[in-house]
Amino acid sequence: MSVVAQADQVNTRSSALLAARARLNVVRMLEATPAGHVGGALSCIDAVAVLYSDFLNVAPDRIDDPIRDRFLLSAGHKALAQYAVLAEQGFFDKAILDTYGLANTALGGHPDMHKLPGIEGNTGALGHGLGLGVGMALGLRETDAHVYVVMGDGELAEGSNWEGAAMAAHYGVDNLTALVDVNGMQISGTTAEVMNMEQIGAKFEAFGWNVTEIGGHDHEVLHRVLSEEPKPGVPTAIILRTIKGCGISEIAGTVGSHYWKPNAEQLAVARTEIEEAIAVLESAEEK
Ligand SMILES: Cc1ncc(C[n+]2csc(CCOP(=O)(O)OP(=O)(O)O)c2C)c(N)n1
Ligand SMILES: [Mg+2]
Repeated sequence: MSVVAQADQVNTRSSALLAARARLNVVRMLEATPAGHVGGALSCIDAVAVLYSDFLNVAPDRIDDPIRDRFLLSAGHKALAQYAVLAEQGFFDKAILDTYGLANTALGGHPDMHKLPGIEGNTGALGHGLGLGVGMALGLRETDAHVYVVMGDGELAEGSNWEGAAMAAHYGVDNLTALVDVNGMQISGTTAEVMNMEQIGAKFEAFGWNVTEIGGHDHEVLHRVLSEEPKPGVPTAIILRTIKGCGISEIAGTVGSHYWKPNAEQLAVARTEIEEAIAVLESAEEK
């Protein structure tokens, strides 16, 4: 396992701006229905933004291309992150964000591939995305397509993950990358209290994966690690050390961010905070 401490000089402004705008989309969805799995969405949203911005070989006009890369949100309750990024990348009309949580919406609490373009699997029952991803990667192994699976650290308590981990290594599936969002918390407490799965990197390594551990909000490091060629015949795991609720000060680092029900004032404060972050990034982008 390698721990990346320092990033190369890469231009990561665009993905940082995408992530910031996606965070604002999360607030916009909460303005439609002020309740959702916000904390876990905001801990993985930087990685999701980097993937869609610079790595996933998929686009709104090619969502059915058989050789597209696949993105699976195994921890499906983090759906706000994927909705927010897909909207920003043009997979669906942003006006749909305003239907979040309403009757018959395409944006429910968990992603639905039959309702929303760009969703590759119906997830939300934890522990299934990795097995699904292994199967997809096996099917695509003679092509250039790569499969990315975003998982949660609490999710790792499901035994099915480890069947997937074993199978990926056994079959030498190297077109598969699992990104584990390790925010140290799950639904009802810290992962240390509820079900301690540490050392997570060492566990994947013991299953035969190539593991790198990084800060999950650092766009430069995310770019660098995702740019690395996979080891031939070995699946890749990227352990993301993250902060639950990152980007909204009031809830950052709290267990309560898991399912946040903000009032109008809290939402307004969050909107202002994120708009300020976007303004800073936009002015840096202009220079
Ligand atoms: C099979 C299954 N069991 C329980 C749940 C309920 N549940 C929803 S989110 C969650 C916690 C997941 O924790 P983690 O993977 O760390 O994600 P985070 O909360 O950090 O986003 C649980 C237990 C579920 N969705 N699926
Ligand atoms: Mg977690």
